[in-house]
Amino acid sequence: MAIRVSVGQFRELHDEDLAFARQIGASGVGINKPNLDSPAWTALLGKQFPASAAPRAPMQRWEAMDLINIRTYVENAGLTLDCIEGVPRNFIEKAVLGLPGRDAQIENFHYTLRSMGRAGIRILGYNWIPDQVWRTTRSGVGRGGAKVTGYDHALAEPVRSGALPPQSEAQMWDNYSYFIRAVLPVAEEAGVTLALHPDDPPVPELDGVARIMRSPEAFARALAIGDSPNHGLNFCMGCFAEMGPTEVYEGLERFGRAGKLVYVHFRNVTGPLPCFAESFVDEGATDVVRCLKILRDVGFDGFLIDDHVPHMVGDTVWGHRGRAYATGYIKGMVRVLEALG
Ligand SMILES: [Mn+2]
Repeated sequence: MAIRVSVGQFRELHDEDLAFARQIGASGVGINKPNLDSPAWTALLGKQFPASAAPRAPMQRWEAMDLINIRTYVENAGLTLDCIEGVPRNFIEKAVLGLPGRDAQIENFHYTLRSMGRAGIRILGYNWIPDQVWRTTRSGVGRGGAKVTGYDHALAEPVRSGALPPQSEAQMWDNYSYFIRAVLPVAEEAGVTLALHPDDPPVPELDGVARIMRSPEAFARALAIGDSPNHGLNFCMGCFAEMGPTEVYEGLERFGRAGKLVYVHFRNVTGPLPCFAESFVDEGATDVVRCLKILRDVGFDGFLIDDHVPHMVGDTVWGHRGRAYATGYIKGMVRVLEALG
């Protein structure tokens, strides 16, 4: 078995984050939608700006030199930079919603892909979520009083904020096809693989906007439209378990056999829609050992990452305790499965 275990969701990176990742035995890290304009990244990347400079416009794309610096920083700590999980929303929001200005965003996305290739960062996660992950509570009560997020479709379904232009399912598919067909040739040329994450929650519509990446069939369609060796899935076990009782196993099997699992968000939830909450990896609706066996049997050779986890007593915002528990548990399962053959 060549399954690696990463830890991540880092919005910023500090020395202690990398030390912690090493301490819990991760082989690599993932970074999540980093805003390289933020003070922490500006300091890390050693950027200097003239004192008299006018306010800078928000960054629209990434530079190779910044990404090289980030990669080197991670590797100097004895870790690999396994992926960047998504670009900031302002890089692609017009493309997702099919708004004027999407072609400029696609041009910038090409530039970002080329920068990643030059920096040797080979995996870029992405999703087709029109705005953000939706939850109806961020203070749900999990095992032993752990703090978990939860979603109840009866509460979210009536929301009409008017924040987004309404989009039908057909429009969202059109927007998607336009984008993915434009970016994949550049991804291939740059040697970067795009990994698609589901809508979370995987419901047909929220706030007047269709959510299209919500079923195994949708992923098959997305991979057919974007047919490329440099395109696959960031298979989120939590989201697939939200779709239905067997989707997570069938999805791992189907897309694993097709060689389309780039990496896996290895997490658990209490059950499928219309109502679910996050849970610890060793409880919840999904038999995670069964999942790992499927990954082994299909010859998956990517990495697992904990995604988000319940917050434990005394935990930090990032969730050091919850993540240490999840990562240790996942590593233990992988080790046992390897030993048992
Ligand atoms: Mn996920």
